[in-house]
Amino acid sequence: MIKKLTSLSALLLAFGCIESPILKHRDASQLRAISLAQAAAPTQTPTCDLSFPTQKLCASWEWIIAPLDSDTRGEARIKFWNADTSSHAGPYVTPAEEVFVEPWMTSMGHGTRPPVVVTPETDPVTGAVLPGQFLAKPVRFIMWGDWDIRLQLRVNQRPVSQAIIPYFVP
Ligand SMILES: [Cu+2]
Repeated sequence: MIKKLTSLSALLLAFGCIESPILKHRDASQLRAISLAQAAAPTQTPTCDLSFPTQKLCASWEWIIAPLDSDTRGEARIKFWNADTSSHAGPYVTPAEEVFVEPWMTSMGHGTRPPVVVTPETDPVTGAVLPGQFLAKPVRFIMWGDWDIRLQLRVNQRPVSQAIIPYFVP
């Protein structure tokens, strides 16, 4: 159930940006009403690429090396931020739970190998851990087709929350 919901929200996010309300409403007075409403709102609703409602966290997934075939060992950066008080631009916050990444081919019911290792990202100069930022690698998909990258928060190795990043390997 959680998986379906998060998958749906990920899809909505993926296509949501295409259906901008501003583009739909060509009427000038409506455009003006929208901009006035935006101006009046003291804080904008923070964007949430991937939602973890229970933890009140949002996350983003950004490829550093995107696998374009089943051989490439991909690499991605994951960032978490507070859903209520922060945004895509940070500040970022480290979840209390363990961050886990599992590529899953839902249509065939299998995962991949080797396992994805998630490590805290560190400042390249000082070596200090960057809060809320993680590197995931290797992200390798063993066959072409549609995959779901399961981004999970785990407690005692049990998933307590999950968001899905759909990914197609050509
Ligand atoms: Cu498969």
